[in-house]
Amino acid sequence: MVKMLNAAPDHAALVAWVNEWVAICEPDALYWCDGTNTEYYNLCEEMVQSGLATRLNSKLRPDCVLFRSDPSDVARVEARTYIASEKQEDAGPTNNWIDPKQLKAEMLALYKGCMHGRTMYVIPYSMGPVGSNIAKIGVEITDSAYVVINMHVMTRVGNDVLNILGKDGEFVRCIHSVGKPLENGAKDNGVWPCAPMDKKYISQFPETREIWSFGSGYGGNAILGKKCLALRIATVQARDEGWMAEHMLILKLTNPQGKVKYVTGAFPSACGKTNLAMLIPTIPGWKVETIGDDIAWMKFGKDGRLYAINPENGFFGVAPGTSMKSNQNAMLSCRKETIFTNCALRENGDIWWEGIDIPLEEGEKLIDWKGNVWEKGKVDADGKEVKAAHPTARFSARAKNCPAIAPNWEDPAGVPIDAFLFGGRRPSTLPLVYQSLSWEHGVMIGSSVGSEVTAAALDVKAGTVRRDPFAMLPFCGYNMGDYFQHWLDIGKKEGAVLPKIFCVNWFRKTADGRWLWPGFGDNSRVLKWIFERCDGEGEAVETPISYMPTLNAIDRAGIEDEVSEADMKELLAFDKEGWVKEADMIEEHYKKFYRLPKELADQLAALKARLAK
Ligand code: GTP
Ligand code: SPV
Ligand code: MN
Repeated sequence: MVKMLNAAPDHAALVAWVNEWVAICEPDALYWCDGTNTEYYNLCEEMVQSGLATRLNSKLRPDCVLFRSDPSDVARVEARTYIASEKQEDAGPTNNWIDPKQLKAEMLALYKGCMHGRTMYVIPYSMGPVGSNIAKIGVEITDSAYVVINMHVMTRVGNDVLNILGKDGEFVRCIHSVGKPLENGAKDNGVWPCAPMDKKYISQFPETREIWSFGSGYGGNAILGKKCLALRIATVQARDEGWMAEHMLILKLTNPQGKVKYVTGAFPSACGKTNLAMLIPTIPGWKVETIGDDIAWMKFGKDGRLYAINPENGFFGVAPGTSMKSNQNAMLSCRKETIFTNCALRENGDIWWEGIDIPLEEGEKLIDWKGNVWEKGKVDADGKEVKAAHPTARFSARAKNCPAIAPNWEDPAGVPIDAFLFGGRRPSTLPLVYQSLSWEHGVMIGSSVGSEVTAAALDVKAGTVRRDPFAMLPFCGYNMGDYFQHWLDIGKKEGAVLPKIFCVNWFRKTADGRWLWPGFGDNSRVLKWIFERCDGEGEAVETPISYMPTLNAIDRAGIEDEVSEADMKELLAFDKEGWVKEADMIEEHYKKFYRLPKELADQLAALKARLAK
């Protein structure tokens, strides 16, 4: 018999669903999460006591804990992520698909008895301000206390959500297990629990709006409100209900006269969303405030504009490279009440990572993310540099602790969006910024977002471009061709006052590998031009690819030495030869989509025709 640690809520369907999973997973105990600080601190303390977590120095990092995950469990696993729609063609060419009946049978066999020796936690949560008409409610069942505390930071957990649910409210059913039962009183002994790769599954069932996750305890694999619900399931709901769920940051941009615009940006994972959302402008009088750093949900308002909310409550940010210089607001957001994963630990009880820009003591020894002693310059048996922090080490920080958080970031009505940005890492061809000629042209730009990868990062040829349409390749819960169509349909909505669409590229390099653009705070110079363009100002020329800024349209005051006029010319050049190749690559990319909307084929043909003139 399962030990009931507290009382169940008064919601028959919810209780029945939880009881079904109790019978399958056979946990020792059942606990309903209330989202209180007490619950958070008790769970942290339990994990510190069991050796799974390390409490950081309370003066340097108050109320912070550090986790080291298993080396096999350090990132999202796209190869084990499934969209199990009833028909394979509805998952489309970019998603892994298994027949839902077969997948459920396979997974049920794994779930059977998987929580032996563990507590089952039930987490009622809201994505978005509790009660907002754009928000959605989910309930996650998990056997990981690490997941519970992360859900506390990343979503809104607890009794307020149960109050909104009432006795029969709708919720998205999310089940998660680390997949490591503890038999006969066994303990984790401080070792991160997870299952081997071939037993990991991150499954979405779009028709029934269910999420089944097994075998991983890490990030988007396990914190199910984020990519699984707020993107994969939400894209399906958004398609059916006429709204948008996007992998986008949201920022509030105020000019020196106090005029405000809201901008969202879709860049692939690790391509600069968190950095842009929190940037500190280097041009006088301009202000950037954060609404969200990863996900945007948008609905049309009565005025025909798209209103966006950030469905999240915190930031699951990439740690390496984050410093007071590169992203001061992120550094301050994770000064307290933060969960660190796979960062290095200093002797003084503080965290450390590559690029944090905090010097270590002479000869200082750290504990690296694998729990080994580490010293600057450490190499492995092959002479390769050993990193102290894992390259995708992350911090889970509360949005309310971000100094740049906009006062209205939780407005349940959302904020009206003026501009959409698309971008990725493109060392050549794509200029620093350009504006689409039309909505449909903008959809083509979004559909062909790409980012250059190195051989080290992925098993592809160095210098090739990985296409990541709308930065949604691993996050779209249905056929990508239909998703493109949804974007086109949004543009056809009667009375719609649509955002302007721009493409940005902070990652241009010279032939010898030097960054052409300083990026980070200086990206405010590009935001300024975008702001002006939204008001029908800002100088531009029409070229075969788009509207492009004239040489002096981007404010360079104060960085004339760093970015010479010649650099600026290169950054803003229309590279005809490069674009002819780019158009051919887009054509290749489009061949994958067996439901490619005709408008996009037409857009590509029009681009090619303009380039041929
Ligand atoms: P996810 O959380 O994975 O979705 O990533 P993200 O899109 O939020 O990316 P993030 O802001 O964490 O940045 C990832 C990496 O890009 C970091 O190493 C940054 O230092 C780097 N980066 C961000 N902005 C810039 C920029 O303007 N210029 C350059 N050169 N690098 C940047
Ligand atoms: C991403 O990969 O885009 C992330 C990290 O934001 S995770 O939540 O793990 O997906
Ligand atoms: Mn992301």
